[in-house]
Amino acid sequence: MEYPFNEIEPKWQKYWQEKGLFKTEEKPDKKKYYVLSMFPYPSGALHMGHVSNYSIGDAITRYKLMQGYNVLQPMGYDSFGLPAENFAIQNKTHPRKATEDNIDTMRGQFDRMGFGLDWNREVSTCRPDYYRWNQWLFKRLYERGLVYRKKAYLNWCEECQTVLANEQVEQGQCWRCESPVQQKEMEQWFIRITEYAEELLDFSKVIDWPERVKLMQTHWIGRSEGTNINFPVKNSDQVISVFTTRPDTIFGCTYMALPPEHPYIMEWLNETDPASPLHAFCQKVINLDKIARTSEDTTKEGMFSGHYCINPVNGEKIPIWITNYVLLDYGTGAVMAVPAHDQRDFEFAKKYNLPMKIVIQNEKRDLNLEVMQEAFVDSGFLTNSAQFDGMESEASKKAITDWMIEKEYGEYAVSYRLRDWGISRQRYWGSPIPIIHCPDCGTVLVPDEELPVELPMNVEVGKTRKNPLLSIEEWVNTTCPVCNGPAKRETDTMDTFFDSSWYYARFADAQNDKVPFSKEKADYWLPVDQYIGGIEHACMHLMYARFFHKFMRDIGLLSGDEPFSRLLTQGMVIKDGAKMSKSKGNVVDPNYIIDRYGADTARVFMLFASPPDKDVEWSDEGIMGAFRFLNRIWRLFNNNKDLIREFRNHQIGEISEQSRKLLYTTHFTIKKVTEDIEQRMQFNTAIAALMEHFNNISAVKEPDKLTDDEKGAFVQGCLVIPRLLYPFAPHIAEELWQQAGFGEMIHNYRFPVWEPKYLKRDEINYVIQVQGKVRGRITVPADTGEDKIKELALQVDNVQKFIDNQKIRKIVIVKNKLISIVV
Ligand code: ANZ
Ligand code: ZN
Repeated sequence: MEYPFNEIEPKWQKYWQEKGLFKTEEKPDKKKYYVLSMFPYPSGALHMGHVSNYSIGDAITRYKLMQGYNVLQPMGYDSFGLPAENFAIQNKTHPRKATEDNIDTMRGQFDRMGFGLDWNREVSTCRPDYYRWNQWLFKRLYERGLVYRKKAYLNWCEECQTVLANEQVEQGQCWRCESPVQQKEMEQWFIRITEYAEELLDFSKVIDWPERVKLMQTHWIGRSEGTNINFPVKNSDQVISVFTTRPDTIFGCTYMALPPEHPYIMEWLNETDPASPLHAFCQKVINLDKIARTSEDTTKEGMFSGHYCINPVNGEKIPIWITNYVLLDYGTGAVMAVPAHDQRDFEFAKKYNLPMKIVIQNEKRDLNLEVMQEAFVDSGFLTNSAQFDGMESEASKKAITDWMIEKEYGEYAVSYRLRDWGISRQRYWGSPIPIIHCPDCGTVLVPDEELPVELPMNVEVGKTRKNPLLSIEEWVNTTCPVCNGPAKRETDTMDTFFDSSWYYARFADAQNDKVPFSKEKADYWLPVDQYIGGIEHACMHLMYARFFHKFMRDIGLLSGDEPFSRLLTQGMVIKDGAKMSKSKGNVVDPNYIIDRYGADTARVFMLFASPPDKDVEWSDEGIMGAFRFLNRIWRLFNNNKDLIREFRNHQIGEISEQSRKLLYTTHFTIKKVTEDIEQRMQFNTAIAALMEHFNNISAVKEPDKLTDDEKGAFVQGCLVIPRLLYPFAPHIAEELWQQAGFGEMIHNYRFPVWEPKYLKRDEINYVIQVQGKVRGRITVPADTGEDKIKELALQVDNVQKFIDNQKIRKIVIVKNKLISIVV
């Protein structure tokens, strides 16, 4: 007989809901624990990835609940953006309708899984009561100078008809649709995240984040210390500033390398014939994507600009070249080229026959331009460098920079690879930007009292490939809040990463309609104690959220420096060697599994299949295994129903050999499960320990025939199972607990605590080796002294035989395990 999961699961879900078990409020006297799993895009129904992710979050939630914390686990929907818009286009519906329908479906599935969510705090980013605060925060950023608009070359996806952030370009392709990304010049809104670059490098205030994620962010921010050096342009008052990490090579600079986008190049181009090859070359380079331009194996190309500049340290006249390998938006957007010591410059100089000069000599001092096959990029000793000759190159960096500062040729500088965050998207389904363009007053912010700027609903998406907002005249045309004259609304919408950058804080006070959230509530709940989500968010979402948190701190909205204390990056669900996804055609529908085996089985399978940060390999066998395990527990309880009820509160008096074994497995398992969850979040090994314990308990034959004290120990061993199982399979745990006759919900009895006294083993088994080979075994009382152990070991017949009257050189005892005899 199968256990009736389809009766007990809805029963407990309803009960938890009626009791408001997961409805939270601030309780200043109680310790809080905030568990958050990244909220989903409502792009359809839940998939197995969600089930896996949210099963982890719920296991932590229930575990902390049993420990008496005031636990918050909220849920919401990242409901603006391309997935919903594309879904609506395909299904010829409105994104709002599609989104709300999908949300209803998903909410129902969350409940069927039995996740302990506080639905009073549900947020959906596409609703005006949420994005109103996006707009409000945008205005605060603007007022602080952290928002600006500029014309820039941006990653453009023709397929999605929108701009992409650098983080959204993967190997030259759109992260969503995988079509090639182009460069397009557009006016864009930027957020000055670089203002916080330095603080974002500091991870000292997070408690537990994967090293990998910290490294990825550090690398993405890419801090570089160096020197800015000023090169005057010949016959002009222009000055080109370069950023270099190798000021020690300044005497070896033989040309200047600029990108075509550099403002001086733009200026000089205007003075030349538009039909000249220079124009064509610049256009060609501008259209290349940035990844290709910085890639080492792209062929270096360039043209002489016709202009020269002066190396400030020696007055040498050097040609200015336009190149494809320098980027406008790193450092100062200009490079002093030192071909002898930089490989890119070396290849370029070889190709165009530009001069080279060795200024760093190697240890043997035998570098020779005639025979050099590649740049010498290591450190060494300065040469051809005036008063710095002979100096060690590392040490000379400071000496040269200090000298240049004195001469006013340059200064110390830090560059970051991190770029400001372009948030403009030319799509309909996003948060409107609260800006009005007035012909007289320029850029004007929409007043706070007029927020939200609501997204118009009378739109047919998919009718044009262009941003549909452009064609809604009654929305675009408005009046200027300053002069009351006719003006136009901004039609770009916000990148959805803006929405998700602060949602974790909105959950602290999700229904507030005066401010994004009250400081008091935010300070009670934040930081998120455990955040769970995919590694793919390492550099985008997780960086933006850290930035927002620091910004919100700085404007006094909340306290604390980091949004997420602990981070768990969960693995993917894999089937037949590939990520489970619609496009691969290998999805298993969670509904099917819940219908057939129940939510507890799905949860136990997911958590048991692998550690939470590793991929889960889908297996029908595994699902069956989890199902069988729950069924066996069910039968154990049913077969011993009366016994359990009768002895559930029995105080064990005398401890027999049988009881001792039962108490040992019970307390050993409590300890193991607790430590696996607490120290390593290894739910898989915790469940494995529980299975082993189950086997030990069910190995007891005819429990009815035991003594009363033994029955007590047996029943304790049974009852610990639902309590330890509750974080993973809460429905069956509640049911068994109730059937055992306890009056209240299981979590009120708290997570069990082990007693060390039951973990002492009375007897210890030793293996005996002679000359490294196993020759015998003995069992001794646990309190036996070493001398006695040695004596007993030597008495074993087979051991005697192998010692064979030879002289014993030493006996080593490995405690509780091994006796090793050397002759
Ligand atoms: C002169 C030089 C000589 C350089 C030499 C290197 C070796 P990181 O460590 O990544 O910060 N650079 C500066 N701005 C650039 C830009 N916008 N586009 C492409 N390259 C740029 O690298 C700093 C080095 O990258 C700088 O130091 C500069 O080349 C180059 F023997 O300056 B170096
Ligand atoms: Zn105006």
